[in-house]
Amino acid sequence: MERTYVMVKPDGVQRGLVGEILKRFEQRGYQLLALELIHPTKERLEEHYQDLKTKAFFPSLVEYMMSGPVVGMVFSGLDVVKGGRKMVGETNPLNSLPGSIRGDFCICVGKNIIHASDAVDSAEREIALWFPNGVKNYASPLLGLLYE
Ligand code: YYY
Ligand code: MG
Repeated sequence: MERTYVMVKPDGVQRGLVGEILKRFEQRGYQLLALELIHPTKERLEEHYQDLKTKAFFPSLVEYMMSGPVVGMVFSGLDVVKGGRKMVGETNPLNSLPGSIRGDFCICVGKNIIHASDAVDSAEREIALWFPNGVKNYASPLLGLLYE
């Protein structure tokens, strides 16, 4: 089953939105495989956002991401990468429809409360980066109710 990496950013954690975000992914039917609150290092964030290293906003992005703990999660499910991105909304909250997480809970691109992997290969890279001890799969009776 496809997997994705979701991270509640420091502002999302401090605003008490972890439960709301987890609830949305759970109720959609995606399966929670891992969850951890961590204080990310600069090195790990630079690795996570390696594709954005040359962008002007990169230093402020890393600074923001180090402003408090983050909550990382791994979800699995059919097309969970694309489905998760749809639930999250667009990078700029202004372009995120109401009903999406960013469209419902934030205003500013530099404080957009949540990360979700944008492709299957980046998801696997991010899962390996944030959960270096590995993530176990487990059987759930719900799967029979969610999939044909
Ligand atoms: O995947 P997503 O988070 O939607 O956007 P990315 O293009 O990967 O950028 C990562 C992160 O960088 C974004 O969530 C906010 C920040 N950022 C920014 O502060 N200003 C921009 N113009 C673009 C992105
Ligand atoms: Mg991204």
